[in-house]
Amino acid sequence: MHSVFWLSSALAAAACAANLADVCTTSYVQSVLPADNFIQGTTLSAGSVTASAVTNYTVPASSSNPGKSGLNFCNVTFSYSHTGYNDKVNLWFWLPAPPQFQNRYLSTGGGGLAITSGQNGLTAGVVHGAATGTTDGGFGGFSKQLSDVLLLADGTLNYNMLYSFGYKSIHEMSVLGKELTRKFYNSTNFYSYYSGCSEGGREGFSQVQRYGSQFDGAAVGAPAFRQAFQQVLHLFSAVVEKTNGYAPSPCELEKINNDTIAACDALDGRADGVVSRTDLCKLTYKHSASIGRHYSCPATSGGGYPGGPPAGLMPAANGTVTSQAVTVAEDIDKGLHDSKGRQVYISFQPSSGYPDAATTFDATTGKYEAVASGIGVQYVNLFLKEVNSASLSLSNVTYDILREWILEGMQKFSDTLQTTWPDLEDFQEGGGKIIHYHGESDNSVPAASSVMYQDSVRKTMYPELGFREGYSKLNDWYRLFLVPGAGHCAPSQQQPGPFPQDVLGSLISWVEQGVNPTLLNATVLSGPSAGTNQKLCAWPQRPFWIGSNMSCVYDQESIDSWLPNLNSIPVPVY
Ligand SMILES: *[C@@H]1O[C@H](CO)[C@@H](O)[C@H](O)[C@H]1NC(C)=O
Ligand SMILES: *[C@@H]1O[C@H](CO)[C@@H](O)[C@H](O)[C@H]1NC(C)=O
Ligand SMILES: *[C@@H]1O[C@H](CO)[C@@H](O)[C@H](O)[C@H]1NC(C)=O
Ligand SMILES: *[C@@H]1O[C@H](CO)[C@@H](O)[C@H](O)[C@H]1NC(C)=O
Ligand SMILES: *[C@@H]1O[C@H](CO)[C@@H](O)[C@H](O)[C@H]1NC(C)=O
Ligand SMILES: *[C@@H]1O[C@H](CO)[C@@H](O)[C@H](O)[C@H]1NC(C)=O
Ligand SMILES: *[C@@H]1O[C@H](CO)[C@@H](O)[C@H](O)[C@H]1NC(C)=O
Ligand SMILES: *[C@@H]1O[C@H](CO)[C@@H](O)[C@H](O)[C@H]1NC(C)=O
Ligand SMILES: [Ca+2]
Repeated sequence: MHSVFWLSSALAAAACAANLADVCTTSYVQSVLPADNFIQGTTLSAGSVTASAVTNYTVPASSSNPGKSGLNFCNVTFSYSHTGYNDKVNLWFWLPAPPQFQNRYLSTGGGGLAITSGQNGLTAGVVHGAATGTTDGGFGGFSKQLSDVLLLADGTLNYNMLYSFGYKSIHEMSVLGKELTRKFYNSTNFYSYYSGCSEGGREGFSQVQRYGSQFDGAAVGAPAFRQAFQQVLHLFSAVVEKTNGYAPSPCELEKINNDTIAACDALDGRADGVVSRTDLCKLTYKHSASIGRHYSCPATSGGGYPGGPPAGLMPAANGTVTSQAVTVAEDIDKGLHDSKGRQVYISFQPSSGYPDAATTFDATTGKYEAVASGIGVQYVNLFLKEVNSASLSLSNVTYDILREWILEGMQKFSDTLQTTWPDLEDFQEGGGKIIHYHGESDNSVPAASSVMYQDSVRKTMYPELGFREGYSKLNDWYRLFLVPGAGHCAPSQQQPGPFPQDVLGSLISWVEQGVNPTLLNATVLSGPSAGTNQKLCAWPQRPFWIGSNMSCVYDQESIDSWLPNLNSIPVPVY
């Protein structure tokens, strides 16, 4: 946590007076490196230090960054190693010029199987005057991923790299980054934060769950945690198609989703092209409304998958929606159930679309085919089977096999990738704050995944309180915001909804000025309402419009629809 404000004004003036050219030299950075064994067993390489001044830099505004120009900072890299491991971990920091340093440190994370977002991640902090860091995890450089190093030469799992990815490297970067910041600015008077989305969100929770005093606040988006379930979920849609013996064209599923958005848009009280209440949609809408409706799509590039036919054109599609396609959509929405009818996992909210169900087109047979692709395949091959293969046959993969893979992953990765430890008492007692956000129409990590986790924290930390009272306590320091219409860590193409462009800024106001983000600030970034400010409701409250007025309402039936009983899993799922 941040230290007492002992800094004298004279010293503050001295630190501020230093200009970038004075501190942004290799020798100065070498002189302020954390000491060897600052983390036990680590040696920092002074010889590896690079430092170069960057001036008048512009971070463009984006959906997840408010942007800023005129930034001056020191661009620093160096490496360290662990005694006995013969390894090298690279760290990369952007250290604001002393006059632009606003007494903040920020750790950032990655996405997919990358532990770093590189320079793009570092922009998150400098716009808020934060010394900002990222790590390569020891994978061999900032363009390498865990998948490049996960298997050892003997074909077994490299547990050292797995733990590095799981939580260890972000922790070490944070400890070393805070010490570097202290020495670089000669200041202990700063706050420390974490910010990341997707895998970066998982990394954020990996820290908050283990190191209660490491950060004053964490801005965490769509965390790809509960990985034993999350990665297998990516294979579920294709297995639904296999099981049903029907592989729809992407166009046919897109039509079903378009109809869903059109029908459910106004259930939230406002017809704006955005399904802000996917729960009401789930409770009332039936995809069968689409049967017989016409769809058509022009030919596009696409198709192809590792080990399959080469990527090529998707032919133009033209037809009417079949009942088989509707059954596929319904089965995907319902979530994975085992052969005994018990629920194994949740699914994406209606209106999210069906990218995991994307079929490929086989020009020789003239048919669409269900295929396993993407990170789900990487996960089963590399992490479970420990083989280096880019393809996975679905021919014998049933719902029960998906369940077995999930149980195997729960056990194998309980202390690395699962990242759902529900007790955050140390973090809360230290005064830490969390803003957790998730696109309600996310089709990569389901929004309900975040709802489930926050509810597990509520139940674990406030077991004696009722549902509403527990959330009321939780909302004092940990808030979850579902973002209407938004996709995975970004606004969606399909629904012109709001997005919280500056979650870190809202978190900073909460931590440093005590401004609880009762409603999270967001902005509509596309469509006819572009530029409009729109507030987001904190879970478990849900938005509802009367005319142009939004209120945050409490609706138990809607809430319950987000929290199914995973009665196929014989141990607790957080
Ligand atoms: C800084 O960059 C802006 C463009 O982003 C430019 O207009 C301005 O002249 C630059 N200022 C200096 C001092 O170089
Ligand atoms: C910062 O340094 C890295 C590595 O030395 C370099 O790749 C990157 O382009 C630099 N960034 C800027 C903004 O100068
Ligand atoms: C750092 O701060 C301490 C405490 O105020 C002071 O004694 C010391 O001279 C400062 N060091 C530098 C290099 O400015
Ligand atoms: C779905 O809606 C989008 C507009 O949001 C449109 O571009 C697309 O063609 C529609 N797809 C189908 C299959 O109707
Ligand atoms: C799609 O099929 C319908 C009915 O067969 C036909 O009238 C229409 O012209 C076709 N559209 C395209 C774009 O091929
Ligand atoms: C699927 O199962 C059958 C029967 O057990 C077996 O012959 C076949 O090799 C399996 N296919 C794959 C891809 O594992
Ligand atoms: C909300 O965001 C807008 C930009 O979208 C910004 O102008 C405004 O100051 C923010 N309001 C608060 C209270 O942070
Ligand atoms: C919206 O709220 C304002 C202020 O509470 C009220 O004056 C107005 O009548 C409301 N509009 C609608 C359409 O309910
Ligand atoms: Ca709406």
